[in-house]
Amino acid sequence: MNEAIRPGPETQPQSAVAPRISVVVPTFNERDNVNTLYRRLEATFAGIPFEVIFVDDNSPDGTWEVVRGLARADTRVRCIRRIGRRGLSGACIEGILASSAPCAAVIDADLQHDETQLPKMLALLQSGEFDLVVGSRYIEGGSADSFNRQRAGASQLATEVAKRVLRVKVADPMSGFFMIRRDRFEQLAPQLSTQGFKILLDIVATAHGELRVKEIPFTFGTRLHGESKLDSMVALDFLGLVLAKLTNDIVSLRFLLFAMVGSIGLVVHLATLKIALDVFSVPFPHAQAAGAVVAMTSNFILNNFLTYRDQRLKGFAILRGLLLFYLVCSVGLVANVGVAFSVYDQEPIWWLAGAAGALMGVVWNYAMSGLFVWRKR
Ligand SMILES: Nc1nc2c(ncn2[C@@H]2O[C@H](COP(=O)(O)OP(=O)(O)OP(=O)(O)O)[C@@H](O)[C@H]2O)c(=O)[nH]1
Ligand SMILES: [Mg+2]
Repeated sequence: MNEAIRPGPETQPQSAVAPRISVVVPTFNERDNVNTLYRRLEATFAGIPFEVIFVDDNSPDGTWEVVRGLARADTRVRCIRRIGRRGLSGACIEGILASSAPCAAVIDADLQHDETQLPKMLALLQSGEFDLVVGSRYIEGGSADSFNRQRAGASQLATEVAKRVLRVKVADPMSGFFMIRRDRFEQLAPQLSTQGFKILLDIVATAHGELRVKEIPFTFGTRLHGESKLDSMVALDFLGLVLAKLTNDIVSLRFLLFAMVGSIGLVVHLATLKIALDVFSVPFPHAQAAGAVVAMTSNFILNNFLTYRDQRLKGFAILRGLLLFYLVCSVGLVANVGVAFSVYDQEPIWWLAGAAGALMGVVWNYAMSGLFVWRKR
């Protein structure tokens, strides 16, 4: 037997006490923060049986290694290391589903949330009066002083949009600090989006007012170590979530982005065709073929960068993905032309036939790209 896995004297007896609260901590490059957070949680929950689950998306800084170190010394700590996936919402969902206490909290690793509020949040859930307790920056007593003006404005705008468009009654639906009864969470989990940054908004919007929510104020502090993971794509994620919830999940952000990239591809195709014809005097069939190849390539690059950024292909996988994408799109083109022909046969209206063919093509390309090119590993 390997020495490293043989039980040694340091092996500790299994804890007989079931946790009353599971704390889920999504992490990406938070190596320098996890020890401090763990110590603070331990101090906060003195006397309350708890477990803490770090969900790390294979951080390049090796956050998962630090968490493993903690887990070896304390069985209340666990590490979920996800490979080939990125995303805050998905990490939180996976963490809560892997937890075992009747209540689960989500808290950032960078110590911007006030962990000393957790026992109070737990007591509120245990009172049986509430299903969800939100740590709120936007009610009396709460604040987000660490925000600069630009970020404060963006956060407030998004909060207003969420409240009005999705009729969400929570003052701070964008908070990343909350605690929920796990039975309620498990009911909602199948409808939640794993893409994006706004898990609480998703939970509240998906529940359609069925959750009994309590908000408690807290002060959003400044990040202890490391860098923010917020980027301009967060706005896109947010819009995608609003749209998905508005349309009962019929329209997904991914599909919209895919279709948008497809439209850009059409412009690229026509521009290449024109340049090939006018500048290089290439015969039409060759120019048309060049347009198609350039458009497919640029669509692939944009989709890899934007539509599937959480599953972005890297290294050699890019080449393999590109070849598969060419194949998928070629079949999509045949499907497009086939449908357009048969519609035109029934009803000789050029734009109707053209649109039906294009729709068929984009749906085919989208479905097959998800299955074969950017498939979940
Ligand atoms: N597992 C996982 N965790 C993530 C991901 N993106 C962010 N996180 C974690 O989610 C928490 C919130 O991310 P932050 O970058 O701090 O976002 P923020 O608090 O809104 O932004 P700052 O105020 O700039 O820190 C942190 O604990 C991050 O490590 C991700 O893709 N996967
Ligand atoms: Mg943060």
